[in-house]
Amino acid sequence: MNEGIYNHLLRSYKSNQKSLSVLIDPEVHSNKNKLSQFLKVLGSNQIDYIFIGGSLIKNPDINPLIKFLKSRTEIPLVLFPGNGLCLSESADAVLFLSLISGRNPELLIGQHVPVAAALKKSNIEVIPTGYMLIDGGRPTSVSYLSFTNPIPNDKPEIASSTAIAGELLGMKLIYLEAGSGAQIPVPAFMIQQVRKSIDIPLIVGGGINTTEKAINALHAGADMIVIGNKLEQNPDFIKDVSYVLKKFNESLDIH
Ligand code: 1GP
Repeated sequence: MNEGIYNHLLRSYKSNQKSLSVLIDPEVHSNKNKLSQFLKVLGSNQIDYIFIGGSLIKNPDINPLIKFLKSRTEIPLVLFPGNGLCLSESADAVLFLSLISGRNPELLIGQHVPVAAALKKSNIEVIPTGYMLIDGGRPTSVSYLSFTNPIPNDKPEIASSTAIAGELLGMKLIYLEAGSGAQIPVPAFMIQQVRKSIDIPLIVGGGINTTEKAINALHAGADMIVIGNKLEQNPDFIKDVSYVLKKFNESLDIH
């Protein structure tokens, strides 16, 4: 993708084209044969990006995984690091996450400093991303491990003010995260309010495990949805959700 991932995302956002990303957790997808099968299923559907990340990383060297993925798929690979240690220059881009819903300095700037010089020197595309945890109905790995409280999911004005602050600080993406396996995905009214408050692409993830939830998030204004858990249980779900995206992008009424 010559124009770069962010420019592509920006263009898609401006032309109201939605994107779909699949989250691969290196710990869950550690079996190469299963991963190959999974990639085959992904390959026969319209997937825009593969995000790679997870909360618990037993092996911080993700280079072999990235190389393996590169050898088997053309889908752009975007690092979604649970911590600063998990970086690989072989990926296409990295979401340089700042956890702006929280007040933990380590995740706002601390973990960024040790990797900054290496990232700047590398060829990897770095995309500054305002990452916002939204209460998904139960404590999640991210809120526990990050020592931060999520934004209450009935407080859209806090979410939109946080997103605006992120945009004004120079972040290029806002990511609303209900947490992997969330019982309640980010509510539509919150997505709507954030969407109309900012002029940068909006990613929504966490607990999107039915096509209805995917449609709700897209209708509310998500420019990209990210799906992890559900595909670990049922890889074929990708067919349904990628069909939903296709219909959205063809501007067909799918109700
Ligand atoms: C990515 O954490 C999400 O933002 C993924 O959530 O695993 O619930 O799809 P799920």
